[in-house]
Amino acid sequence: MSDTEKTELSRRGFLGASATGAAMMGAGGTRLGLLGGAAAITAAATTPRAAFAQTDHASPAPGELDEYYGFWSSGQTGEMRILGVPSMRELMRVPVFNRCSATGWGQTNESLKILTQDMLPETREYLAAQGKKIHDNGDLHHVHMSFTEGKYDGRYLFMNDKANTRVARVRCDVMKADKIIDIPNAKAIHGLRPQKWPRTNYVFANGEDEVPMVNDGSVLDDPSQYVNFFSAVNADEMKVAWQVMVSGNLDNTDCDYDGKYAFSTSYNSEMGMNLAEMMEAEMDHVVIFNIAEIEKALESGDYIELNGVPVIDGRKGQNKNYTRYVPIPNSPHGINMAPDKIHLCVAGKLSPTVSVLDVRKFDALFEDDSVDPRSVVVAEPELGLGPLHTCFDGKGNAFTTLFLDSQVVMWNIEDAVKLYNGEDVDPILNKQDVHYQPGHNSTTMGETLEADGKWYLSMNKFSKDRFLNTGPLKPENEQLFAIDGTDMTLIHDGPTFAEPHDSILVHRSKVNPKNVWDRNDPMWADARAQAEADGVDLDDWQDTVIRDGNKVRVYMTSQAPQFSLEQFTVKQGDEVTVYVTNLDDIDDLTHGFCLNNHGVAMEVAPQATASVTFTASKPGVYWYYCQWFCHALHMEMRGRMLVEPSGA
Ligand code: CUK
Ligand code: CUA
Repeated sequence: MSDTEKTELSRRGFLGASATGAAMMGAGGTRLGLLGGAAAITAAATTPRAAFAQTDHASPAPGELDEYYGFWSSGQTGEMRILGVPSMRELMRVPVFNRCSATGWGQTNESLKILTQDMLPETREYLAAQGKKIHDNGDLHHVHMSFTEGKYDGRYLFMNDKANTRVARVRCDVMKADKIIDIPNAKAIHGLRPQKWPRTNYVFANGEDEVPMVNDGSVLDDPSQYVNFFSAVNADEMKVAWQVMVSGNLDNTDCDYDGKYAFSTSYNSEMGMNLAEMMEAEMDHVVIFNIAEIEKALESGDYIELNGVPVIDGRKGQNKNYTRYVPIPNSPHGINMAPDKIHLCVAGKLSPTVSVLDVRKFDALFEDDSVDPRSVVVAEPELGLGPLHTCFDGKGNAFTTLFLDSQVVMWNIEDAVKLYNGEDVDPILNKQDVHYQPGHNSTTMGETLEADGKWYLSMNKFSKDRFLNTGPLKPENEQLFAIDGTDMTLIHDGPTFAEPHDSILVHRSKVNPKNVWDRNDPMWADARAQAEADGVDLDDWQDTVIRDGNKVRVYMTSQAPQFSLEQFTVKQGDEVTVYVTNLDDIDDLTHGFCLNNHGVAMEVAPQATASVTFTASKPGVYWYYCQWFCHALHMEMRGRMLVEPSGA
């Protein structure tokens, strides 16, 4: 078989520009058109209920702990979620790009600092023009843990915000974000992966939307001036280390286990601006980034500086040793590195194939310009319609979601390679219906060298008829399968709110969060410095009110069931900052501070200090209370703020 023949696909498979375009745009342009309408619904709905009862893989009993942490994205909700697996019990929601009413994230001074300190000036100006300090939305697609030598090291979680072009880091010791940075130049950060080897020095992040290189409002319709940016973020400093200009829209990204290459799927190689233009070509590509060569360019000065970031030109046709473009059918989406350290699986989305690339062949591409980029493709099995993402069991098998077929397909990588080489083997081992239209999937430890092949999770975009009707907006659906050899048994089927794209399933031995905060935590370093300047000992019982012009600083502590301050007085127009330190130091004794009719509320976990600033604008008496149930006398845990009229 020649390479051209290999990429020629059956008619069913060849969901090229015309077929998909028609489905998306035709018949009233409904979403159902794209999904294959009624067929997609009836083909499923056949899960044997008995499977729930008959499985050996019982969920943990009440009070028993799960074996795995699941770290979930939440899409347009903007938070990160923590679940226990296999029970699928939701344990925690960690606000990141969103405003959280329960914890005060986006309102406390501590969270505002994290949300604002690494903003670009242009963001700050834009927000100020709206009368805002922060974006209070985000679109969080991908959560990944830091690595050391190809294994999770339990230090950090990294995640993207497609909505406002940001990357965030969450500390695993306290499960709170500690860094949120704006990415300059790029637009709409989508795919994101930490470097696996030798450790996570970089976090790779794709800019999905192309923009004019000088985006000053003077260019709209000249595609030649549009570029996309691939970013490498220094994971320790959380600063953009470098960017590479590329051709085509970057979608998902991953990297190898040797520390040599990162790679991204790229659709719209046409650089089209509308649907018809974007789907013209039947081949798009994977872009391979040569990390060592890019680092050399930084030393030799082969870059331009744009908004404070060195930008290297890796556009197609440059033929410098920074990038290579491997043609892949057709608008590829997911890109997943197998734990065998060799095979990279690229899901075809509009093509029914997964292209398997052998990363050992990448060196040759960079050594010799004349090497055919397609020579790195070692398999291209046809698996079904709408392949989106792939994960691995660590035993040579892969699982790929089929969005249009509403299925997961389990297949053997080596057998796919044999098939590509002309041997008569069928790589497909199992197909299971899922409900409905899966996007991402994950296996336990599947994106690491410790992939253990115990559990498989399907994250489905539609639940349709699966649950009680909740009105026009329906939940998503997630299904957990036990994997046993090539058998897959459904053991959990449950709804979830908008819209987890992705998750990682991490053995609990990798993560060991604290039970109470360390009093010296950097989170409230500013509060500590201010208290010192005010002569207040933050670690002690506090009932101090400091007046500083029209600024008032109120220091209080909380210890169940009381605040150290039963009342304090300020003047109308004062800018008031309330610092609350929770002196309780036992597990799970969180207090809060909620000020009536002021929109002020925050969490104060054991041994934490939290602060909030507001203007006392209306004279009167206002009760504040603890809004986290902490004690039999929790309702009594309250106090009063008196606001005296100005001029009084
Ligand atoms: S993308 Cu959502 S299904 Cu943003 Cu990871 Cu593929
Ligand atoms: Cu303290 Cu409720």
